[in-house]
Amino acid sequence: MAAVPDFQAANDPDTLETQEWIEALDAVIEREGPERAHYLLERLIDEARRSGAYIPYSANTAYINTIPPHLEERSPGDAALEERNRSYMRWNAMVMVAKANKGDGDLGGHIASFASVGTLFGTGFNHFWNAPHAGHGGDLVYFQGHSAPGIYARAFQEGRLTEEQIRNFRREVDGKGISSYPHPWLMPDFWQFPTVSMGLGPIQGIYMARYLKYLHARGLADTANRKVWVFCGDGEMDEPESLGAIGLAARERLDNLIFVINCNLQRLDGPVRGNGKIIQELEGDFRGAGWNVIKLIWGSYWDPLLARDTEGILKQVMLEAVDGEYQNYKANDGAFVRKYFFGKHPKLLELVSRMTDDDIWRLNRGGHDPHKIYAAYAAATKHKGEPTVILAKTIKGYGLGRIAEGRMTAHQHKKMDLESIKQFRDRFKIPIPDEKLEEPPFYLPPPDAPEMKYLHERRKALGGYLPQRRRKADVVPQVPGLDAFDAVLKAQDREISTTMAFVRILTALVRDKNIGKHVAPIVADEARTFGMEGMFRQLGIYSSEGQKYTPQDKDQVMYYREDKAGQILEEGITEAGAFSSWIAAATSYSHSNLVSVPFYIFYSMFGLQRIGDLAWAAGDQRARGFLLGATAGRTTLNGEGLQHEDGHSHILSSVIPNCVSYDPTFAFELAVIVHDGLRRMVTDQEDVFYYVTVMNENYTHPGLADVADKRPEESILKGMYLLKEAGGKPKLKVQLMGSGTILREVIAAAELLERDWGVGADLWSCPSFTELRREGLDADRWNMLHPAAPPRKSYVEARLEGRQGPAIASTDYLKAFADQIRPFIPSGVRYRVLGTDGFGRSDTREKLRYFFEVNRYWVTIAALKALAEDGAVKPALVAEAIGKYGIDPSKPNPATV
Ligand SMILES: Cc1ncc(C[n+]2csc(CCOP(=O)(O)OP(=O)(O)O)c2C)c(N)n1
Ligand SMILES: [Mg+2]
Repeated sequence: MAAVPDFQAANDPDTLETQEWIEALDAVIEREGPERAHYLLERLIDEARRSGAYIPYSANTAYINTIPPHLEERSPGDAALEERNRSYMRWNAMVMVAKANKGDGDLGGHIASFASVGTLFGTGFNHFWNAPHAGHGGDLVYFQGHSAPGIYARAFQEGRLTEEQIRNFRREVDGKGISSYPHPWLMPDFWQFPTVSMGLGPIQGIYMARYLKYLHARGLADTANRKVWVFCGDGEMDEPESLGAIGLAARERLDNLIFVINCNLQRLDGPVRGNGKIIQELEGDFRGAGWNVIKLIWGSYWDPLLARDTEGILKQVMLEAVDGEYQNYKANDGAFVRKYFFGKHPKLLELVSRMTDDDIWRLNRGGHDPHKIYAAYAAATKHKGEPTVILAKTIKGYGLGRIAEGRMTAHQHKKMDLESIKQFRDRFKIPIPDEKLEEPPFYLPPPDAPEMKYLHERRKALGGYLPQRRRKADVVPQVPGLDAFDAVLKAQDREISTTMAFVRILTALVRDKNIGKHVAPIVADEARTFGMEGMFRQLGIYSSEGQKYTPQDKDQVMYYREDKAGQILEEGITEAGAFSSWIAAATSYSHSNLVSVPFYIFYSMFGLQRIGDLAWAAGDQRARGFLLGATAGRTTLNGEGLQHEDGHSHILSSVIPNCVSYDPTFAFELAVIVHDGLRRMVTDQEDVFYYVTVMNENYTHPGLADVADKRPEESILKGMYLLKEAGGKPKLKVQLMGSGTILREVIAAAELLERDWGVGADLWSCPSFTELRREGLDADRWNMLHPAAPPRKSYVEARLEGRQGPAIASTDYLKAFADQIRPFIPSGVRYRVLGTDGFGRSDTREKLRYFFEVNRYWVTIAALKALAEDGAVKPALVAEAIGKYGIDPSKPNPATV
């Protein structure tokens, strides 16, 4: 019988009544079990709520393990062998980091984090994580990024990495070593998920689990037995992205998702919640969101003490001690724990009176107890209808002794002195003699040792080794010919926007019998903005629940249709979520051996700027798919103002090495670009992704056949094609360039130049200044390294060479965008760029283009000025033009106002 703890009595007006209720509850727990007790409590609360009573909800449970000892599923494994192997991996991981920081290396690395998470990993590897094999697509594990040395140590012991490789941890340039962190770009057969930028693993893991369900629901892949495991640090949970999508995981009932939070109570600088309890806080967050929460706080050595804690004093003290204290206990010793933890109550001192200080020190934490971990994992994998989070309490720097264990400085610890190495060796019983410890070697048991046999047997039983990454899908869908987009390749006499052209292209693709079902259209609550609402009805919006209501617009042709097998991923207002969804789709060739072709369309301003780090991670993990930055351009989305008008997304996309970006003006350019993207990403399985801007300005479009360029398709893809040549034989000429909607101003400028000033203009459409620059840089680099060979010409140089007059480029982006190709303009050719530097603002397109100095008049003036600088016309002519077009020379600089 439990007594009511004293602290509650103070607020209790009727302790006798309380006592009766508690006794009744005790009796139920004793006779019928905790599930029944839980049911009764839920019913009581439900009854009270139905009667209208205000019952504030507490999302917290006691500070003890969620799974009581009698309900723990026992591990079938050989605990002793597992422990030996774990110890070897701890040792090798430590040696790896220590070596990277010796001699000329000051390469960094982390020892303390794997030390805390090692047992949690080990249990997964030994018993739970399937590699892809017949009948199983493989589990997907997001490893805590900076615990990579521990994963390498396992792969080394498994014979998957050589000693030379791990000796060269963090030395990648010569191709001998291995990555600092999980980077699929650098280790494409090994790592699947880049996780080391804190917070990106959790949100990507959630959307990955959802995407697996989507593939299953749509009949594209059998993912029913696959799980997504996400390991993250407790400090990492402060990232908004870490918790930002947990509601979706619960709502979508992602029971294929398991979070394991390594609660070592510390982050880099100090405690995560020194004055509080991170485990309780996270329990509240996740329970509140609707997750199955498994707290894994105490190891088995605590069980007998907890069993004897009939008055609840131990549990109360456990709950009241803050994390700062728990950290401190583990940075000290058994005597300290006796004095400052058990010493909080005389009855607790009594409880441990027969235990030595060493016994007290041995009282372990849940995250270091393989039996308890096994039980938690077993429960998590069997849980249905909800995602599970395991809150595992661990020790940062576990086993590293006085120098790091539980120390504030544990995270930064990378060098080991001789004494610490000795202690570590003794603590984990590594068979290396004293004389070798000066330069500690890696350790491997002999190949026929029972530990080694066990290691391989366990992985064999689970279908192979992990992590492993698939580089290419076995089969790829057939990409239709360019003629599939005929409707947009020919001239458009009706005024349409490139966004509308995109929707037509997408519609043609989803209807295609081969590639259609592979297409995954993704939106973040902007489908109507982009004119895609027609697809709601046609393709259906994916919903794991189908549609439980009659949509308000059911009588409309294009009604809002949700469907269990829907194709559209309508993510709501979460760019990070939608982008994570896109990553899951864009990597499905790898994680599910199934090609998906995702098209995520968004306001270009809320794209790369908002989720730049995820886009970088997409590059790292070799995502393949299309990103459509819609309503693009600083002056094209008129009326929306400073926070909407994007003049720099093309600068942002240009920094991601495998992101190919285009700013097309005409529908046929877009069709050629998308088609070639499909060829590269689907047919050729090249690891690139596309960022393409589309606009909402309506205008007529010429057809592919109407342009002056001799090889227009090839030229479009390279980034620059000849749209039109100046007519007649003008004495003065200029080369006018542009992209996006501003190209149309450039075309108008060509007319002004001819009409008003007798200057002829060749017109160049430049759908990718970024690709032009990349090609130019490559040629330039080659030339520098081959000084004696005939120089390679950059594409820009080759196209402009021999043409007459200066070159002027104008775009709806920063001047830096068009300026990218300056080094490749042929020598002697003057190059002027116009662009939209500065903060946007709302007004009409016409006004904005004047304000930002990119319209037809400014292009004309810039051309005349360039001619004047070349000495071809007098400066007075430029002044005359400024006057003629009503331009105010004292107008403030838009870059600064
Ligand atoms: C976005 C981001 N910010 C900062 C860092 C630098 N960093 C690496 S590990 C770390 C502390 C991590 O603490 P925690 O998540 O608790 O993991 P632990 O090492 O304690 O297991 C920090 C700040 C990072 N990797 N990513
Ligand atoms: Mg931590």
